[in-house]
Amino acid sequence: MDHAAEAHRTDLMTITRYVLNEQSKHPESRGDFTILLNHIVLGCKFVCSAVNKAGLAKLIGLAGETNVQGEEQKKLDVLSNEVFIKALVSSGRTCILVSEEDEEATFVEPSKRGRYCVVFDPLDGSSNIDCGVSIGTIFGIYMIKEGGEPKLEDVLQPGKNMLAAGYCMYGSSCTLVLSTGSGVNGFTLDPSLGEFILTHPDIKIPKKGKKYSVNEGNAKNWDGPTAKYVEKCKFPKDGSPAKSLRYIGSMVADVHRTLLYGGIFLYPADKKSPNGKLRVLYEVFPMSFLMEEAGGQAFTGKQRALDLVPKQIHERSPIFLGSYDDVEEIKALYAAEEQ
Ligand code: FDP
Repeated sequence: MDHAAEAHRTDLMTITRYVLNEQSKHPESRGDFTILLNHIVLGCKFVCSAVNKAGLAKLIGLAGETNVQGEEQKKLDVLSNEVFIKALVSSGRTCILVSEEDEEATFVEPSKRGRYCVVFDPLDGSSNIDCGVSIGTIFGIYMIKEGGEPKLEDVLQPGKNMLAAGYCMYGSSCTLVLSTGSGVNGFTLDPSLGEFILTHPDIKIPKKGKKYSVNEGNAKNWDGPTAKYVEKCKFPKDGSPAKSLRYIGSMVADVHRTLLYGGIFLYPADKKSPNGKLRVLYEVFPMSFLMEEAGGQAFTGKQRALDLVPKQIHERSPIFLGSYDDVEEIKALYAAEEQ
C-alpha cells in the first residue's frame, strides 16, 4: 500500500482551511475575508443544490420578469440572486453589492456594513439552464477606499484593483475556482462532505492552446482583427495545425475549459454590439483576473482588460482571454490595424 498517497488522500484541504492558511500569512488580518468567502461558498452550495434539483423542483421556467439587460429572468436567476444578496449582507463584511440581476447597486445598511464590495453574476449562462448545460456564478471582490461613506466609485474601479475573484461552475461536478491574488486554485464540492476540497492546486494555463471559443454566428458583423484571427485559427499559414472550435455559450464553462486546456475565448465587439456582450464588472474583470493569475492574458481589443475603468455598473466590453501566446496574436492584429 502506498502510504504516502493514502496520507495525501486523507489530508483534505478544504477551501476554508486554504483561506485560513492564506490569512495566517498576514498577521494583521482580522479574518474578515475568510468570513466573507464562507458566505460566498454557502451561496454557491445553495445554488448548486437548486440547479441539481431544478427539474424536480419545477424551478425551470420563466419568473415573469425582465431584468435590467432586457433578458427574461428564469426562476433560478431570481432565486440565486436572492440567496447571494442575503448571504453577502448577513456576512456583515460587505458594504456595496452589484448584481447582474439588479439595476441598482445595493448599499448595505450601516449596522450590517463591512469593508468589502462584491460584484457578481449569480447565475451566468442562464439561457442554458433548461437543457442542463453547465452554468455558474462569477464574483469579484473590491475593498472600499479608507474612510467615508461607501460610494458607487468604490465599485467603479479597474479590475486590477480587485482583491480576489472567482467562479463556481455547476456542471457534472461543482467546481469553485478562486484567486486571492497569488495564483489560482480549484476546489471541487464533495457532496458527501458538503465541503469544497482543493483538487486543482496552482492552476497554470498552457502558454499556447489548441482551441478557440467564439460564437461564430456573429461572424458577419465582426471587425477586421477578429475575422482575421478566427481565419488564422482555421487556416494557419505557418504550418501549425488548425485549432479546434469549442463553444458552449456559457461563459463559466467556456472559460473553465480554456483555463484548464489552454486556448482563447473571444466575445468581440461587432457591428450590432459595438461594446460586445459581456459585462465588465462581473464577467470580464473576474475572468481576466483569473487568467492573468494563471499566466494568461486578457485584452479588450484596445487595452489590457484589467486596466479598464468602468463608468457604469452594467457596462459591457469586448474581451479576448486565454493562453498568453494566443492573446498575443490577437493583440498584434489589433495593433497592425491601428497603424
Ligand atoms: P447567457 O446569455 O446565457 O446568460 O453573458 C451571458 C452569457 O450567457 C455568457 O455566459 C455567455 O458566454 C454568453 O452570454 C453567450 O452569448 P451568445 O449566446 O451570444 O453566444
